[in-house]
Parts: sequence; structure tokens; C-alpha cells
Amino acid sequence: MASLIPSEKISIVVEDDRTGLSITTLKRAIADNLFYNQGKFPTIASKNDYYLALAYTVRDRLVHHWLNTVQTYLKQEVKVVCYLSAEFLMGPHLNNNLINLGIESRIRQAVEELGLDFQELVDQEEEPGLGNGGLGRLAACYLDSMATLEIPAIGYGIRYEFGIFDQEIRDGWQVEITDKWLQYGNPWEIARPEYSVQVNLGGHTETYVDRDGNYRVRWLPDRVIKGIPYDTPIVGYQVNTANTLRLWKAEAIESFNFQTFNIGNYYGAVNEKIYSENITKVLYPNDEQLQGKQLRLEQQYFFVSCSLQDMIRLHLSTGNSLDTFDGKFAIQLNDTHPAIAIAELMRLLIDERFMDWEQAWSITEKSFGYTNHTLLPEALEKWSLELFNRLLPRHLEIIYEINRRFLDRVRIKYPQDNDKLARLSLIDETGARYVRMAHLACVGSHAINGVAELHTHLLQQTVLKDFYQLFPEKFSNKTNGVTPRRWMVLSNPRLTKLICSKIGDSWIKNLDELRKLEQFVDDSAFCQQWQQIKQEVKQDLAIRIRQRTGIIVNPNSLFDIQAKRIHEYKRQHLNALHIITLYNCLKQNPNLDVIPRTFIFGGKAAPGYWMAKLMIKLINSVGEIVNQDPDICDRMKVVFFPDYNVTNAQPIYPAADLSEQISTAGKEASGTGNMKFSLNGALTIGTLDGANVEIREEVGAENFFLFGLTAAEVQQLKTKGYNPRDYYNSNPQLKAAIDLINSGFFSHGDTELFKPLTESLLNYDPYLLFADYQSYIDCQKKVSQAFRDRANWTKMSILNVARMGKFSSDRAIKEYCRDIWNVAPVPIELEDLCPDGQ
Ligand code: 4GP
Repeated sequence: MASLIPSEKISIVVEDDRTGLSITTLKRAIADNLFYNQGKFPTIASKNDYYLALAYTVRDRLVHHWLNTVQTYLKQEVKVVCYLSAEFLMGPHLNNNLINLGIESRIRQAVEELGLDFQELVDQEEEPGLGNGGLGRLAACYLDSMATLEIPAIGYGIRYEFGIFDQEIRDGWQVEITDKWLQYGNPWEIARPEYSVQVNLGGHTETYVDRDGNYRVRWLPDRVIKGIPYDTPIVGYQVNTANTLRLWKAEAIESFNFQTFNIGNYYGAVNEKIYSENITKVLYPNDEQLQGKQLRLEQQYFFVSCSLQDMIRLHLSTGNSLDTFDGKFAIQLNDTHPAIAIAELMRLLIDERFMDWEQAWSITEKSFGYTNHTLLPEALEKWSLELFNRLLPRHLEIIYEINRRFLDRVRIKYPQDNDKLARLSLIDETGARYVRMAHLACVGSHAINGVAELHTHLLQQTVLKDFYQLFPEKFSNKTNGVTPRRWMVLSNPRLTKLICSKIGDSWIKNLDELRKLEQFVDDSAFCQQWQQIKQEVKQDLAIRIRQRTGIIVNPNSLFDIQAKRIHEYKRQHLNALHIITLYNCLKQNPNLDVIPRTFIFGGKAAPGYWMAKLMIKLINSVGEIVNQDPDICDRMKVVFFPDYNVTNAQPIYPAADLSEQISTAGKEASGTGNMKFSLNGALTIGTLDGANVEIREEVGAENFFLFGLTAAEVQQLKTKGYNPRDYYNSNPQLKAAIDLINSGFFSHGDTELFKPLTESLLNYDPYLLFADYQSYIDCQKKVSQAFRDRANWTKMSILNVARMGKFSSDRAIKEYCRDIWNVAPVPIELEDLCPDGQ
């Protein structure tokens, strides 16, 4: 369509309340937004009104980055990464945008000159908790890195109305509260109803003959839903690039079905609307059984179909043909949640664009890459054929055809190996029949990767072994990373400043430069400053702990922190056993000279994961006894910090002396919290699991507290036959700890409360806590010993930070670009809308 206003005739000069950066302009802009956007006089404006006025002021200052970025990508017809993820755990935007735009200090000054408290306004922001944990947070780090590296990218996902629940602790138990993150509006998003698309569900298919005499299939759905995109800018660090996070909201096609309405079924019509909108209502937890949850499959298909239709629209809008689709889009599947995209792209190309199968398949295979994030068998998604057929009848046909052609190829390579065929098939036929989403992802992608060396290795040797033998060239490892912008510059400003004073600030974009810190490990003034900063951030956390829990902790004690989702494989209960063991020692020998410790836990349990919830209760119950025991005094404190999310994580990582990374070897795919702790100067106590292995390699074995069985030893022990009771019977300390729990000592005499936990350990112990117990206890003794020599501890802390370069998400993204996506940076020139003169 021709533009209504000939562009050469007008040039937009938005002088300057929307772009200017002088303090006077910023103050005026905030006042202006308060008045015109919030409709409030300063005298009656709430803190949230001021926050929103501030957020709009900042957003105004990035819009020209954003629009220029989109325009450049379209004009230059660049190849774009499309990161498909059911989760994006972004964390609050305001501070991050200020840092990446480089305007934090000016904004702070303007806010303060208006007589407002900057931190108070920042604290108003409801973080978009559109993810469960590691996988969603990784997607957020990757968006930050792609923007910073000037890589054209779109994040595609779901705009859940309710994100991950807020956690409260009542009487030691987790209570889930609905996350109404949108209730006061979201200043960072812009709705784009003009790019809405339609998504079909249900119904049946039929064949027909087209005008050229070809057999074709059409899908006659029985439900149609509208997907509306909401865009959020993702600003790169000190570059002009602002990429887009595009999240889809489901709506009914028409708000009211007038036909139904006219025959008197008003409520029926409204119900349909409610039913459609349910699709993007709520985020599902990641560690509950999802099988059979129809709404979850609807969510997955909905956002994937919206996103692929959007890509096709973008591609065709620049006058291209679909023949070149794979040259313009690299689509990454963040785990199997979006794997249905493979069948959907085939459907769009074949049924809707009339492409032949071979060409459509070639484009599909070249477009997709698949990242696996977990080896846990319960997390490998599969959908019953019955459900699949009911919801996506055409996709099931396409999957059958993909499978038929795939198995034909397998047969040629492995004639007469029916077991192999059954193992590789996209359809699980062993019992009730299922579609295996990981198999679909493997067959339809040109690249498959794990997220740490050990994890990739185990993938190749276990769950994806047959695929690895079939196409080894598809496999590679991409060890995870975290963005140093949020996880250092934003969350640890004091340490950032100290580091910058010594080695400048280019490490923020090139994390390997932290190596330069090594030259200062023997500089005593520097070491003292380092220690001083750790002390200050610990004091800050101590204040927050008191505010949130009422518990008073000693900032001079060793801060021993385990913050992550609560799960048996992550073994928070092993940590609890150490606490109980230490407690028993102190009770037996009250004068024992121990290093005072504060044990801090944070993390949510999936609402339906009973054992994880019981683990939270156990931690709190132990805390209740230990914290009040006069014999213990100040030497031990146990804290469960409620509602662990991105906002709360930011002050937690910098305050840790010790990072607990104690999962059973072979179970944690990578971990990223391990990287954030170490980057902020904590030392790690950990098993050889996930990325711990590589962290230890980088920081040096002498700067890492290693314990426990290796993945291979875990496997051997299980094969040999593992009997946890043997460990219990032969280890008096372990026995005493378990017996104390069972005696009701931590549960007001209730001997039943923790039985499900202790019985599970005594009879099964699937995550081998008992096998690793002694090794863990011994290692913790070494930690305490090492902490006595504070000067050496500080040295180890500095070396940890100095050697964390590898774990920047910038490094990871460069590897994806080089090995999988074949995408290059595209620098953005800013059209000079309004030079900031003052
Ligand atoms: C997580 C893995 O458990 C964690 O080890 C990894 O660091 C992270 O993905 C990012 O790769 N998996 C999930 C999930 O969060 O939902 O499967």
C-alpha cells in the first residue's frame, strides 16, 4: 500500500521531550508522561504512576533504535534468527534498558531532582515471569546477547496472562499466589493487532483435486482462534540495535458470535470467547506431568503457528518467494515445546502454498535447529495419538508421512533391525501410542545440540543415541552462558565499578578480558577492596532477609546459598542433611570451634510436585529449630528466602561466599546459576555435573570444592544395585540425621510429616544422596577450613571471576551463529531523528 504521507515531504523531528537526554528535558518528559499518559497531577500520583511515567520516558528514548533496526533488517533483507521458546524469563526491563542505553546516571539524577526515590520507582516494576527457570532465563540471556552482538533476531513466544506464580511461605509451606503481572499495564509492550493471524484447531481433513489435477489435502477445522502479537524491544548494550520479542495473545475471532447471539444464546457466545482466550491464560510448570494436558498442546501449536505465519508474511512482504525461506530464517527450537513447528511449516508450505513435499522438506530441515535442555525421561514430551488427532488431524498425517520416509531411509542403512526402527520411530508403539516430540525435532532439524559438554556427550550416548549413530554430523555442543550485563553490571554495581577501575570496561562486551584481573590477586589493597565489597553486598542481603523473613543473620558468617528450582535431583535435601549433621555436632560439642554459616535457600516447587513442597517444609522446619536454639547462638542460621525470581536473584548472587551446585552427576543438563554465582565471586561446592565440569576446568581444580560420584560411577552403582539402607546403617552421622527427622524433632513431635521423604531416601534414593553424603560432608569441612584463611579465600574468589570469560552468553551466541545459524552481525545506523545537543 502506498504511504498516505509521502515520506520525503515530512521529516519527523521529535524535539525533544521524547528523545533528549539533558536533565531538564528528562524531568519535563517524566512530568509530561505523568500528566498525559497517566492522567495524574503530581500531588495525587502513586509510586506506580511515577514508575510508569519513567518507563514511558525511557521507552521513548529507545523507539528510534527499535524502528531503525526493523527498517534496516527489512531493507537489507538480512537473515534473521527466530528463537522459538514457550518461555522467556526476562526479569524487570527498566534498569536493564537504562544500562544498555547507557543513560542510567542521567535518569537517576533527573528522578532525584524531581524529589523522587529512584530505587522505589524501580521496585514498582512487576517482572514478566514468563518462564519456570533455567530454560526461560537462558532465552532471555540469549536475546540480550543477540542484540548486543548486532545479530538480527526475533524472540517468539506466548504472552501468558499469568506467569509463574508468586511464592509465599506460610507455616513453612509454599503457597502459590496468582501472578497478575499485567494488572497495572505493561509499558514495555506495543500491541500490533494489524499483524494478527488466525490459527485452526480440531475438525478433520479431506482430499481434493486441484485445477492442475494434483491431489491436495485441506484441513477443515472446527475452531479458529486469533493470535495478536505484542512486541517488546530488546536493546543491545551500547549499540544501536533493538531487536524484538514478539509474544502472542489468543483471542476469539469475533468478540461476539452474532449468529449465536441472535438465536438467544448470548452466554454461549461469550463462552466461546472465554474458551479461546484460555489458550494464553497461564504458564505451565516444567516439572509436573503434562501428558494429556490438551491446553498445553494448544498453547504450543498456537504460538508456533502464529510465529511461522508471521515469518512467511515478513518474507513475502519484501517481494521474496518461499523458495528462499531457509536462507532468510534460522529457526531455533528451545527444547521440544515448539517442535510441532516442523509439521506446521510443512503444512503451510504444502497445503497453503502448494509446494511439493521434497522442496518443502528441504527448506524445513535447513531452517530448524533443536536444543535439548534435559535428560530427565519424565521431561521428554510425548502426546497421545488420540489427543493429537483430535486437535491437529492434518499434522498427524504429516508426521506419519515424515516418519514413513524417515524409516524407509533407516531401513536401507539398518536392514532387518526392527528394534532400531521401533526405537527411532516418531511414534511410540510400545503401549498406548504417542508422538515423540524429540524425535520429530531430531528428524526435522539440521542441527541438534546439548547445553554443556557432559550433557551433549550423555545425549549422544543415551536418549538420542540412535539418532547420533544415524546422523552424527547434526550434533554439536553449545555450552550455556549468561549475560554479564544483567548478572554483573546491573546486579553487582559495586564490583563492576571496582573491576572497571582496574581494567576498564571493555570486559562487559568481551568477558574474556576479566583475565586481566589475575595480575591483581597479590595486590593487597585490591584484595581488601574486593573483600569489602562482598561484605557490603552481604549486609544488603542481610537487611532484605530480615525484611522478608524476620530472621537476623550475621553478615560476617559464610553465606552458603542454594538458589534454583526445588527438585529432588538438585538435592536441596542433601544440603539440609549437612545442616542437620552440623547441628548435631554442635549439640554434642557446644564448644566446637566452627565457622559461622548462614544457609540460604531460594526456589519454587512446581505446584503439583508434592515431594519438592515437602523439601521446602523440611528446610523451614529445620530453620525454625536451629535459628532459635540458644546453644547454637550465631553460629548457624537457616533462611528460606521466599519468591525466588529474577528480581530477587539479583541481590542474592553477589552476596554468596559459597555456591551450592550439588545435583546428582548426569542429571543437571548445564545449570546457569552456577555461572552467575561464580561470576560474582562465589566459590562453588559441586559435583561433576552439567557445566560445573567446565567451570572447574576454567577456574582451576584448586579453586573449586569437588565432591561426589561421577556420572559414570552413578550409572555403575545403579547397575550394580544400589541399596541406600547400607549407607544409613554403616554411617552413624547419616543415621543420626535421618533419625532426628523421623523422631518428629523438627515437626513438633509429628513423626509422620517427613516420612514420605525419609522413606523414599531409605528405600529408593533415586538421586543417590546417601551415596554422596560422606563425600559432601567432608568437602564442606574443607570449605570451612578454607574460609578461615580469608586472604586466600579472596584470592580464590578473584580467580573465579577472572576466569569466567567462557560463560558469557555472547560466546555461546557466537557459536550458534557460526555453527548452526549462519547469521552475521548487521550494524544499525541511526537516522538522526534528534541529536541530543545538550
Ligand atoms: C534447564 C536445565 O535443567 C538446566 O540444567 C539448564 O541450564 C537450563 O535448562 C538451560 O539450558 N531446563 C529447564 C527445563 O529449565 O524446563 O527443562
